[in-house]
Amino acid sequence: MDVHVSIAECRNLSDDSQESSLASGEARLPRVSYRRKVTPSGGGQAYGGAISRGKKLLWLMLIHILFCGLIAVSAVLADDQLQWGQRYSRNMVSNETGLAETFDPATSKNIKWEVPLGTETYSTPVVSGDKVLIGTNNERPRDPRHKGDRGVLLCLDEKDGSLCWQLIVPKLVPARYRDWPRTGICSPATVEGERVYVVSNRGEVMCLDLNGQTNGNDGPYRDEGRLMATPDAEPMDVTKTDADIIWLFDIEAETGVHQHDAAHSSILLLLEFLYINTSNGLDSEHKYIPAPNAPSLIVLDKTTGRLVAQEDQKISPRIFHCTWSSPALGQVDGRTQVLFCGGDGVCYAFEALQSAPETAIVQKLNNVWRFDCDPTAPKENVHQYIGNRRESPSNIKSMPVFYGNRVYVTVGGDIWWGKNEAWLKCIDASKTGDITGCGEVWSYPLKNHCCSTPAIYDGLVFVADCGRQIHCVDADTGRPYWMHETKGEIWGSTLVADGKVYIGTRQRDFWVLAASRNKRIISSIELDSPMNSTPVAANGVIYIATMKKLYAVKETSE
Ligand SMILES: [Ca+2]
Ligand SMILES: [Ca+2]
Repeated sequence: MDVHVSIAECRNLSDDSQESSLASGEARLPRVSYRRKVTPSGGGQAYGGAISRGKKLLWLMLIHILFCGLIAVSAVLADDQLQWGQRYSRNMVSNETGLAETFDPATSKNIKWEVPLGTETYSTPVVSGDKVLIGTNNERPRDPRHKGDRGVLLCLDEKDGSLCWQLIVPKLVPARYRDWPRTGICSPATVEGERVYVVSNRGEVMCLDLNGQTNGNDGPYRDEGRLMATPDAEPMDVTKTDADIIWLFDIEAETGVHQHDAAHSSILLLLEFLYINTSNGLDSEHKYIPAPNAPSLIVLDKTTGRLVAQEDQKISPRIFHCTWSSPALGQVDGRTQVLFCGGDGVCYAFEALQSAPETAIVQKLNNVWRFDCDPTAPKENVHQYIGNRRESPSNIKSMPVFYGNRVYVTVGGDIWWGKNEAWLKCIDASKTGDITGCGEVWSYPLKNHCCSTPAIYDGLVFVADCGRQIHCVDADTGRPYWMHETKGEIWGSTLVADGKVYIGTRQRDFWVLAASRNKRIISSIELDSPMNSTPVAANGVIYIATMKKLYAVKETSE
């Protein structure tokens, strides 16, 4: 593939005097190339054809008002943490204050409560009101009826960590390389009101009732007893501590995706829509992509679970390993972009859906821009580079973060199969088309590999890598301020809250550093087991999930 991109292909909207702004009140749609009619993926009549220009403008304004309104609300009500990272932007920051500077599992100092999880936990906790949700495995069963390997989503009481209910999902069998043993449910939940959206270990998108079975078994889905039993067993009784599934969408069955290793997706929710990366990936021999035509990003109706749209960028044949990066949302010049990083190392911006489709046809997502994060890497026969630690395509496992008309993303060689090279990239999100040649604001080298999502705070970017390092760089220029070497490889992300940076490693060391230009270590703590998740702040508490335990950490006066 020719990676040369002419500057002419990258049109900067902000420089285009023809563009009008919604904020200016002009009753005219911006003359933007992606503001065209939405085209059904199956061809045929354009869906958008029936929608008048006035209606489109109304929807655009509604999205704009909702977006700004929700950002404002989330800034004021910083109590809950309803998804992984900040709502929409995915920035790993929190407005919580008065958070503990240290804690000690050995003495229980500043530990409000701790509860055992399974033995492997890759999911980051999510907090909604009096409930904490976290995915894990079933190696320490809370219900003796369920023995053996399962995916588990725990819903715990935030007061003391006691169990409210749990979702139990048997493994995909026989499918070791599609649902890896004992990895449990890896996907963090996303909560809105009384509804919990999560992707199970079997790649089922589920809408759950936050109140579980205590208020009855809500439908249309009422087959929980069948779902939690293994295929060869009789359906089980549904108890008060079992999850209540409202609807279920099987990604593999409905879209032909071939899930690899594990489903890992943090659902992005905007208006009526759930944006979901599909975990499409390699075959069990790591030689090819069995589902080259399956989508990498899908959109479901949050009320019904119906598939309404999907990307059509032919990403899947170029996936180097898998599709584990979850989408984010940004708004540039009043236009809402869904930001998605493919398993091909390319960051894509799609036009956010404006209204519920009126037909059953699955729509194509309109592409706004694409940015190849590693343009000089091999683009043909990419799987011949599997296992090559010197030369390989890159992929993206973290989430893109939107901040000030820019997208910050980490990218590089695959941890297991790719080259030892990685970067933090800053991309200008105000352009359109293929912006590979002109969209990069700056690039900062990381060590070995990276699966951490950046945290941007006060003009600084904090990010960790698999080379055991935590970095602080300037958000405008990419200039480094400091680097801190930890004891272990880092898979989770930095949380910035209350002027501090919190992060744990896979060697059980946990760090609290000052979120400032000058490096200052506030505390270091030894954990019970490795940490692969991201710390979370909500309601004055920091939630820290290691592989085996969940700690609720709260400052207590001695
Ligand atoms: Ca219920
Ligand atoms: Ca139900």
